[in-house]
Amino acid sequence: MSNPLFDALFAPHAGRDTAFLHHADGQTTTHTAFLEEAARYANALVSLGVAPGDRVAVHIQKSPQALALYAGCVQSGAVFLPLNTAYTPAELAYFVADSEAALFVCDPAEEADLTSVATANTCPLWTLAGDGTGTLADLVGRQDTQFDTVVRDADDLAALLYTSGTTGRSKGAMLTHRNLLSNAQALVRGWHFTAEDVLLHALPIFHSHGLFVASNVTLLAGGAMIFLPKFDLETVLDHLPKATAMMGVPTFYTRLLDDPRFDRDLTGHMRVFISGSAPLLAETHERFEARTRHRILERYGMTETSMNTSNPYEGERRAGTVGFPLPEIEVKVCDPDTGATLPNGEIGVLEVRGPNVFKGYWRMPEKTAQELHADGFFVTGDLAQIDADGYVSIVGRGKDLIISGGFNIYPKEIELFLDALDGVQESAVIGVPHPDFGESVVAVLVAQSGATLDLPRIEAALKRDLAGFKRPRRVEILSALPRNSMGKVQKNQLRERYQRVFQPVDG
Ligand code: MLC
Ligand code: AMP
Repeated sequence: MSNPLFDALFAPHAGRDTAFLHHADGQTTTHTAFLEEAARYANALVSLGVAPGDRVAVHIQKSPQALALYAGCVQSGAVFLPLNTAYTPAELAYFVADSEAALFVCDPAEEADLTSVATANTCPLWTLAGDGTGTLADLVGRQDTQFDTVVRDADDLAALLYTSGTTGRSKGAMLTHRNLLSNAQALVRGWHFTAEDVLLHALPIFHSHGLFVASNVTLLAGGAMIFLPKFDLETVLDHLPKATAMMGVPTFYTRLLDDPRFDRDLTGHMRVFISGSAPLLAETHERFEARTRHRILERYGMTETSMNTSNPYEGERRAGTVGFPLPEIEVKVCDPDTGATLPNGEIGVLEVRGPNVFKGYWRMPEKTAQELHADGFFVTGDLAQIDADGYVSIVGRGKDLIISGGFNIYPKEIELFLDALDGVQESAVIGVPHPDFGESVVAVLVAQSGATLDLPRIEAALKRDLAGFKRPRRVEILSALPRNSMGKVQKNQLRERYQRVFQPVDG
């Protein structure tokens, strides 16, 4: 009788009066207080009729209460479904409907805009703000601090995380207790996390990185987090002296390096800096080491798999590589056409197998069968190479994907949106280098014959319906898209043409 994730991550901290969360304002939440809050959330969920296996969709600001809601879902057997705070009502409608959520929690400021989404799906809407207030918070405040943890099997779902798809329709990745726990265990061991660690946490908690890597690892190790609402350079610089470890996307590290205060004195006491979610340029790696004497530890993962590979904690952290497979995880590089395993040194599609690999896409058996093979290998869609020493490098993407500041953007989704607008004949959306976000989005439009494109109207439509991070930062108009003899749009040519649009002008 157990609940694998709750028993390992949360239950051991009951009664510990040690600090778990340090807040930006200097306040602290102890482990005991956090567990009591989690139990209150679990009681509140049950009182609202949320049953084990039900999906709880949350679209709320990062806060200690948001993390307690996650813990309460795990404890009560519900499936936590976090959603990017940037999503618009039009985007959210799809997730609530597709997941058949039993409860929808949003920020009070959005309640009016989201009521119709909730009503259309006969899903109760409750609110929780970043400052811990809201209708759900009021209900939680009246609950007991004890809760009988609901028994779950290792194969039961703990979370559903939506990831966009190359066809434009988002897929819900079903993550089980086993998936999340095995990964946290591998990372705690691999990265030497202990109860002495204080992790500087400036990531959002609606994605795998901030929730499952950063928070689960700290919880399993029994350490503490400096739990910041978002990445703000001044706040991060202020709190760094009290941290032992930091996790971030490459944009965090390039922003820190752009500030001269980020130097060896400020970072000398740190145990480790970890990077992932997007490629860390070898140049950033080298600048970081030259400035701080720390070598960033780069790892590689995905929503569907959590973390797959990592550079070693001890041993050479090789720039431009994502290191070795984590324990119990197998990786192979395969021919994209035949699926045959390729010898070391050759480039192909990376496939992954292990206890970390998700259970499949929510109610999409065909998509699941295409990407998750019967032998357990998941086709990542990333192009990789394994060198003679076993280091894995991600050398490109077999999937049409843009990663901007660590957020994934699928061009197809934006192209479908643009193509449906008045006067647009067709569109192509590409990612090009960006000094802050790594990559950013350019949309190329072709007008219908005789039509004149109204760019301000197009931009207003994008702003209304698409999350801000997905919005093209540049819209170009061409008379035709470049195509090959088969009629396929030559995105490479477009990338080449626009590759410097976000680069600072020299001299
Ligand atoms: C914000 N904006 C972005 C953006 N983030 N635009 C492009 N790309 C991004 N990543 C836009 C907003 O829409 C807004 O635009 C403007 O920037 C200001 O918003 P902000 O919220 O103040 O931005 P900022 O604080 O600068 O955010 C940048 C960031 C943030 C890098 C700190 O994006 C971030 O925390 N990224 C982390 C992503 C992450 O956790 N990824 C993990 C995925 S899991 P406008 O036009 O409205 O002004 C995964 C698996 C794995 O991939 O391996 O880990
Ligand atoms: P997501 O779907 O948001 O989980 O994003 C996963 C994708 O991010 C992977 O398929 C990779 O393309 C990319 N990614 C994650 N970590 C790294 C890394 N260290 N280097 C290069 N790409 C990465």
